Amino acid sequence: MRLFLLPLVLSMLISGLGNAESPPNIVMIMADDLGYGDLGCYGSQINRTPHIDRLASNGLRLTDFHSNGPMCSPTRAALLTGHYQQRYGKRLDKALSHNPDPDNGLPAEAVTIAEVLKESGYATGMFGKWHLGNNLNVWPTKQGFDEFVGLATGDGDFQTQISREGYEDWWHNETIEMEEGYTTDLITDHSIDFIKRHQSKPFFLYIAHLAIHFPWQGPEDPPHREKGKNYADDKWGILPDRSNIAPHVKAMVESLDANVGRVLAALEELNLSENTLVVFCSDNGGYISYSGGFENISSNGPLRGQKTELYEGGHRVPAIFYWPGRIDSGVSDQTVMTMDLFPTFASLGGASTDNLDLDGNDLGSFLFNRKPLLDRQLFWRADTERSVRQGDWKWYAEDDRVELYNLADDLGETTNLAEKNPEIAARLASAWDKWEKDVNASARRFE
Ligand SMILES: [Ca+2]
Repeated sequence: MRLFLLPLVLSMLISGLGNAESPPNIVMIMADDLGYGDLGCYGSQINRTPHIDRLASNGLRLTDFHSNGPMCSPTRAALLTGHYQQRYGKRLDKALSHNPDPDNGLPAEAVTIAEVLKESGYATGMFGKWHLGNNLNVWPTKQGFDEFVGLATGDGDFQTQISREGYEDWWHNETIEMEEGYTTDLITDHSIDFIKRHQSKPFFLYIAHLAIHFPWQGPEDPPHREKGKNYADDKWGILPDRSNIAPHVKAMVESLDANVGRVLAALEELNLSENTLVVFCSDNGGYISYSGGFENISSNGPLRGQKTELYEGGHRVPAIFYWPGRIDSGVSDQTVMTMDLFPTFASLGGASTDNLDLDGNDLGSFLFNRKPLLDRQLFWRADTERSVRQGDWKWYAEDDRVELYNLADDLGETTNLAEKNPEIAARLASAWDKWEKDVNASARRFE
């Protein structure tokens, strides 16, 4: 009997394999310091962003998406690990310094989404800004990326790719290899080349743009940094009018937009769009002003605060999910955080995350079936600032100052309701304390 069944079972297996959808490509585009109001589709009247607007109108645009931190390194750590970045040490509360100490980065032991997808058979490439450690032991190539081209530190000249400290900071894998060109264009050139070379197998492409971080240089602005000089006190670029940075930022945003358009066009030309999830988001909110007289930089729309702060302007950011045929177009106010991307990507890639104890939630049933996400508490810590979000409530504290806002009525965080709602404030404060004990316990091994 068994002998007769065997061919049937085999043929079922083979036909099952033939029918199985191959795992999708994943293109993760992260903009740097792009504010909630910097794109046309989020209300900008200054910047023209037709390509990203098209991504939004044909995809799912989120109005309540949050970066895990209000600065670069924290959010990048959460994106790559699916955990609260605080689990990897207090230093990840803020942007990492460029100190090349191997302890000054995302620990090599961290399991990244690139490692997980690579294990699942994906080609993995990262092009752009790392900012998770300036040491080869904690490098993208040691964290699951087959290929890396870009900068290791937090900012480089867009025309010369010289770091703030005056070093050459443009790497091909583990070697300095300087190139001519504008950073946003170069990142895209390498990304498109990667797509072309890996079109026949699933790929995970992490495009980590430096735009629109300072130095504030559009494609037509002159080079500033030269090798061998230190720019710690002159890191913003050549800016004839510090009181009005917006024209430079506009040029940077529009170049970013054109380069997102180039990636979309490449996917379309290669017939990959229908098997590719594209995610676009920012790593933190925009700067409105910066000490030293820099004004009129970005826009965070109606939000209070800016980059580095835990008011909404510091971490509520643009986010778009695009996958023609799989994700219906629309706008959603579901509350999502950067760390949710890891489990979402892993699940699409057929990878198990059971033993990783992730903090993020798989967004699949929300993205593909529009099932609302479960009620949950989300936490932020940025040095001395602390906050919790649950439903419409946002609790915020710094030192002894405690604030409570109802974001449904008061998106701009203008009216502190803590005294009127002491029980809600106390509940969220206690949740924050419990969360901090938990993440600090995880972090101990890395400190
Ligand atoms: Ca940033």
